[in-house]
Amino acid sequence: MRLMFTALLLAATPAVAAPAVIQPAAVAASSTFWTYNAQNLINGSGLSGGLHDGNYNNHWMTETTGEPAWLVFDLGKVTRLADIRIWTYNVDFGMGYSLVRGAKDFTVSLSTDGVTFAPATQGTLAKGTGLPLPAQVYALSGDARYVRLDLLNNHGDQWQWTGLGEVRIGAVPEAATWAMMIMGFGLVGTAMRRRRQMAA
Ligand SMILES: [Ca+2]
Repeated sequence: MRLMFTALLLAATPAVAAPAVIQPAAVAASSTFWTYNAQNLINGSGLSGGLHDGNYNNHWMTETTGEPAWLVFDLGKVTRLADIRIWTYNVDFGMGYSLVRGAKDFTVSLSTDGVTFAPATQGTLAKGTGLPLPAQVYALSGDARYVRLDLLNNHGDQWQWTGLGEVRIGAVPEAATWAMMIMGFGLVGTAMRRRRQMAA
């Protein structure tokens, strides 16, 4: 009987657990231009089969103030992070001139309470192409509820607009789920043993 439980546990435990994809519950932005609102970063707009389109209705963009651009994503609860997936600004109004509004250098910082943020990683986003575009993925680690993106510059737009297409967070699958399942198997085993003892 114990062997059977072991076999069940082995079958139920994935050998390599892929990160779970988290859609942020809310987002705040340093500024927003016209209909290019920050909701367009978390609502799946423009996403199909993991690729983001080039429709301006599906993007977020700052005002042209030139102020430092930032975004704070709220995951809804403290989550064990694996990565951040960023689909960059992908709107091409012709001649490729608007693609330079895509964010370029960025930093990521993390917080559990939304007040104190600690630096996590940094990177440089490649410019969009206007064609359906995959996410650019950067590894993260640690626990956080709030993920802050500071966008340091763009690809050289003369009006200083800075944009992105969509953002997701990869999370480490919750060990608690497996722990509960293991505990469940244990309880079944105990109950069966007790029943056997009573029958004997
Ligand atoms: Ca979008």
